[in-house]
Amino acid sequence: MRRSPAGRFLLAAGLLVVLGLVLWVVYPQAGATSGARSSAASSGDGSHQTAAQGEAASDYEVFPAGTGSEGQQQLPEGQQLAKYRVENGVKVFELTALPVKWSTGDKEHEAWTFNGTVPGPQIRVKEGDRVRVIVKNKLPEPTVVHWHGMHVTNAMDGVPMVTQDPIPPGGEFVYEFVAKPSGTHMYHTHFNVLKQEGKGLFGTLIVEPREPEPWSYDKEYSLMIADGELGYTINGKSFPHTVPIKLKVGETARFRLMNIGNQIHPMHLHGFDFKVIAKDGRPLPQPIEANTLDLMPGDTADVLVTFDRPGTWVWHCHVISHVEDSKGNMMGLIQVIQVEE
Ligand SMILES: [Cu+2]
Repeated sequence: MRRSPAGRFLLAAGLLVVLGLVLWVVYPQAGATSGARSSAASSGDGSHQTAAQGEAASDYEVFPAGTGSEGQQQLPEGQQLAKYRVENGVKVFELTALPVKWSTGDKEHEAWTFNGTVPGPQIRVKEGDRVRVIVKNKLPEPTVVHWHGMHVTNAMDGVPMVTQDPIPPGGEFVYEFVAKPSGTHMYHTHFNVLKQEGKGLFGTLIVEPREPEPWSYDKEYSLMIADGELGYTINGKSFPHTVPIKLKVGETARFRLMNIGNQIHPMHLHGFDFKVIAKDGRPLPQPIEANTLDLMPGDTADVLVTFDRPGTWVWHCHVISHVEDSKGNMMGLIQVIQVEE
């Protein structure tokens, strides 16, 4: 049966109206926003998940405090010793760069740590030891490790784009060196340093000398001073939450002071003079007596103090804004030493 031209036009127009209504009902959001369109287009073929992962570069796991460092021997000031195993005469350590929830005592932060603590566990070896450190990166961005004060071969020095490619998220790098020279050293990130160090990515590295030292002392402590995103901290804590050091009258203590921060910290001890016996791990030919020690960023110093009187003594940074908040409350870089009879 043949239709007239007018009938064919009406039929076509009617079909278009029906088709338009069907589209309107099925795809009410079509064309509303580009985001909705890409979501609708990718649902059902699995590509949506991929797109979500791509967009979620900042979405990474933050581990609970203490993760990775449980069970180690505790140092007196609350730090921990790094565990190692011996393989063919090599001391093998593992450090994992790890985001954790960390409390400086007054505030909870997201810290970036080695093995879950600020500072990372103390690497303690003997001069001449062959040391291997397997570094794994669980941060959301690349990192590297520099062995501050150590006489390593150039390829092990941990400088991104200069001595090695940065360790990508999920990657690892194996450092190996002979432990020398002896003394108080540090390890720390050398990538995006202001941010990564500011968030806690550092630790202490002590190389015990092969020959006995001319000093004698009863106790030994490491005090790692930092500033940055975590605030002003000694061993990862801010006063009044810095861990008190307890000594008996007559005892002599050796303190290994380290400034891993970005600012100068003149550390002043109340009530006593100390003997500076080493700078950057190296023994001084003649000890210096003082009660205030300017620690520049990157400095380490070893000092001896004999406590001949009881009391609750403070050792603090003398830049007042590092020890007092805007309301006049004491905070930050204050270490308490309790000396009892
Ligand atoms: Cu200071």
